[in-house]
Amino acid sequence: MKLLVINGPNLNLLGLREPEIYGKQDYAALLDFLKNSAAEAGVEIECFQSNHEGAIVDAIQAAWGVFDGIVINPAAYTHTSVAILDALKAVALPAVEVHLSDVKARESFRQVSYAGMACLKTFMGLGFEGYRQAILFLRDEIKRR
Ligand code: CA2
Repeated sequence: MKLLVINGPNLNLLGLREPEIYGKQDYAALLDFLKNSAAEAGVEIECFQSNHEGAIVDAIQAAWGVFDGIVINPAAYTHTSVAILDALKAVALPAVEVHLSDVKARESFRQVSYAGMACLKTFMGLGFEGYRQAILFLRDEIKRR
């Protein structure tokens, strides 16, 4: 089983600022964590990060026929991007949304998630652990189908 993990804008700068919201660990540590989570789950993963909405849409489109599912943290595009929502709907791969922070407890502009409308489940406020839970959930969901 092959899963694509997509991280959106500025997540490559993790650890640099706002550690009280996003944690102290950097993006390299997240990649390491994802690698270990995939090994634990017994799945293959590929990780993709971009600061560009269109590049994320392209990655979602290219996942069709190649990956069995998508784990996505669209970062700020969560709250703005109908294009990412449409791409997820178009490929119709099982997808799970992750947020490091508890977006529900934050500003009003973070209360809408477009991408989340095309996802089976959302893990939020768990830091890196949310990605691990998303990978395990998606693996079980894909096996069940
Ligand atoms: O909690 C999450 O994972 C978010 O997707 C993170 C996004 C934010 O816009 C979403 O509302 C929730 C922001 C990622 C920005 O990452 C930073 C990295 C370094 C320094 C500051 C922010």
